[in-house]
Amino acid sequence: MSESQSVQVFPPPADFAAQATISGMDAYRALCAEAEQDYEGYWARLAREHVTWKQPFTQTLDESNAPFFKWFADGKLNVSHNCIDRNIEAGLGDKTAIIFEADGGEVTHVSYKELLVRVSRFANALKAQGVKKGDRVVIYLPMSIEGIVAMQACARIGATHSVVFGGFSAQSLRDRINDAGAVLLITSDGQCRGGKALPLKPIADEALAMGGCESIKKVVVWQRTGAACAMTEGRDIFWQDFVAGQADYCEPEWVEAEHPLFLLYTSGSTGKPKGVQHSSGGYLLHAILTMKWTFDLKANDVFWCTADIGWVTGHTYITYGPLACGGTEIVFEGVPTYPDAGRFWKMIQDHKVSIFYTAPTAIRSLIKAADTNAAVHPKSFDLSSLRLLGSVGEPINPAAWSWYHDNVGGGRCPIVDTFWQTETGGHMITPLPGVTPLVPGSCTLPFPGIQAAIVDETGTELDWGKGGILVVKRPWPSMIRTIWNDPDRFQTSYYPADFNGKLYLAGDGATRDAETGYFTITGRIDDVLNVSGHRMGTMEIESALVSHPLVAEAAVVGRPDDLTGEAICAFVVLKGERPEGDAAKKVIKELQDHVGKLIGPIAKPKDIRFGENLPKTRSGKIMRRLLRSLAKGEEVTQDTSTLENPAILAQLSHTAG
Ligand code: 7RM
Repeated sequence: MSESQSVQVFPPPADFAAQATISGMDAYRALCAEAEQDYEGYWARLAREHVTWKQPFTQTLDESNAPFFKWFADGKLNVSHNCIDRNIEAGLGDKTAIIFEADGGEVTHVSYKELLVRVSRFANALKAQGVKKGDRVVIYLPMSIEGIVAMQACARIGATHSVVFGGFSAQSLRDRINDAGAVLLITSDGQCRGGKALPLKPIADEALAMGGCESIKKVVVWQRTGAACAMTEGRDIFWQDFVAGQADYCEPEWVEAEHPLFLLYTSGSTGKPKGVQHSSGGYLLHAILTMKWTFDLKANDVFWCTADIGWVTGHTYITYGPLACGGTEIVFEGVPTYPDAGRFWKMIQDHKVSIFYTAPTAIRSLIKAADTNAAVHPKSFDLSSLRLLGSVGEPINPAAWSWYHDNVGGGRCPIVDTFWQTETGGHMITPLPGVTPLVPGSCTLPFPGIQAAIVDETGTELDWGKGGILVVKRPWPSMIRTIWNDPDRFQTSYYPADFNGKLYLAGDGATRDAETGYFTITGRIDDVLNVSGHRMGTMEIESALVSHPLVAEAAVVGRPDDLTGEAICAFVVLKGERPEGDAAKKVIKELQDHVGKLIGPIAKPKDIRFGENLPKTRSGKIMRRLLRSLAKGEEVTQDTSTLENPAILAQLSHTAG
């Protein structure tokens, strides 16, 4: 769609609105007004209606130690009890909770009753091992029923889990185990992706051998691929031996609402990933509310979120949200392109998926595949079961939005473009499907009760029609509580003194439409990149590059990429001579592999350029804006008069080799 064309608006389909849990703009406005008039009363009402408490709370929001806010602090609950037991008590014991589809296509159904047994056995095994409330457990598993069971079992006994994405390296795993001080690691022999078996346990062994993981007492190994794997006597135990003889029921550990349910490491603007700490009560409340309101989840829905449990989207919209609402969900082990790029559409058809939630990157790659092969085009499948589509992780470009809407949703299904972050726990700005007229590329309006706004550098709220810094004006129940081991960093990152410590800083820029007040996210305003919806710090990648013996200095920036949203572009100064031709190609490959090894394959720079120097200001600061122009292939229009050696611009303007 070109800029000159008028913006297309898609009102909620009448039949959708007629059955929606939140139906129509009046209902939405009434909720917003309720929150506006009595903020605490609003959240307290919802927390009483949607969460099952062992001990009811009497306090709602405690701001006495701001910005370390507490919600429902004197209430007690158990998240796993909310996700499993209460559904069984409501008569859903035989309902399918999880439909698991393996990489190779095998399908397994797990009912709520069966889930209770599996979670209980694993929880009892953890307890028998001495794992107790507040202990940290690191989970390094592929997409699996076992991954969800392990997370739920931790929640059941009050252990705080920290899931590490299976694509992360030994070094990344080691750093997370070390920072969390975890007592137990749960991993698998390997993982199945795209018809291949990849190793996992050897990477875990490498991490544990690095030193700094001495807190780990036990390693539980789930056998997924059947690959032979070395077991360390006294430390390592296979999953089936770990749970052998354990009772089928585990009494939940009733924890305070503020008890840390999980840590999840995410990238920030400095080199070290931050352990985002989430609560039990407030987090669960928002997981439930967004399932019911954003996804309009009903008893007969089949919900599919394609994220990995290693990311926050998998936590909230696979492990917790759908189960806490008694839903039926798909859990998929594989990749969207195996055995071919029709896999998602085939699975939607086979399992009669009604709500589908995925990332723009996946959509864009499947558009490309469908364009050249009709057999993998969504039109070659029966997708009539779908009633709602969702998008998450990065801005969705209007062309991808329209294709998704027309070809996957058959023009019938609303698309909820959900803006949120690891730190926010759940959706912050999103359409509600029976309420909000959609504009492709806009995440539209705040979720009821979320006080999102756009401010300037001084923290002054801007008029609609202007662009600025995205903030949240009041604390909300599912927000990050702190950064594990680093409360100062929590305060300076999210409640900076620039805004008197009063506004939550999301780290994104945004604009609001002058007429509708709709939000459009314009991207990160810090040194965080978003590649295929994965968050990465430029400093993390720079540190990895300079740790290579050949590298003297490195600067990393993002540049727009049609497929992955952003691509990583690295400007590197080597200790020796600037290489050219084949020599340069060799070093590029070596540096890419080095970063892949240190952080994980997702962090490999797509583009590496060599210079004898980097463009710097007089005070020695790297001129990143200039590098961004170079990365994009733009002509440099910035003032370069302060540059010592303008010739390096020519060197850095193209990939070496
Ligand atoms: C859920 C998740 C968070 C960052 C965030 C944004 C970007 C996420 C959208 C989006 C535009 C969206 N957590 N982002 N969703 N940008 N529209 N709907 O992605 O912590 O990994 O990343 O992702 O920049 O700050 S995350």
